Amino acid sequence: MIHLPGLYAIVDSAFFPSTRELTDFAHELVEGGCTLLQYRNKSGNARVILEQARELRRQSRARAPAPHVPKLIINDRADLCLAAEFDGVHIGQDDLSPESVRKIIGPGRWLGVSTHNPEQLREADLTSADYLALGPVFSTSSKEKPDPLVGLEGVRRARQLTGKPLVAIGGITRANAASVIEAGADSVAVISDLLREPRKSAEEFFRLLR
Ligand code: TZP
Ligand code: MG
Repeated sequence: MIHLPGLYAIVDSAFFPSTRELTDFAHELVEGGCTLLQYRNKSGNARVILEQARELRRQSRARAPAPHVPKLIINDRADLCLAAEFDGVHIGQDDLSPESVRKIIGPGRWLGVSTHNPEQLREADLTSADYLALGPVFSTSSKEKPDPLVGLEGVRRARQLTGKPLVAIGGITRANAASVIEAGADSVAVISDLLREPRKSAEEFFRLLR
């Protein structure tokens, strides 16, 4: 079984006007202690996404000392995971099935699956996914057309339904992260509450989650 860090930082291209700003942000997260980053791009075409993902991969290797090179997960795209030499893929309910993605990425890379209710969680639990995500826990403005909120009660319920590592997502901040972990999540995935001061914010998350 894989081990997830308490903070799973998401680097969403929507918040960065240039690749340089995106990779600088990722570097600050790594300096703040992040070992696992997801690259999320919901607007670019495949060519643009691959270019940015490759640059993120290149910079993360060049700028972090070897033991601190972060694991990079790409959202949605198994093909681009291979092409950009990422460490895993995160898929949702409308992407390729977990088993189709597993065929593409092989046994060694990480596969995460997003779920939004107990039925989806139970189903994903039966797949070869390495970890499951559940959300949105709280209200979020970072996702278009979010599913209904699951709340802390949803996290507690999910904890009882799976033995796989569980990532909670949606509206999670330094103010509520401890309650989410207490409810049974192994890790919190965060976009907004890292944006303003990535290094300081990541450090504070890790302090809180220790
Ligand atoms: N999936 C469910 S909520 C969400 C995603 C991608 C967005 C999380 O962003 P934030 O800003 O941490 O609420
Ligand atoms: Mg997806």
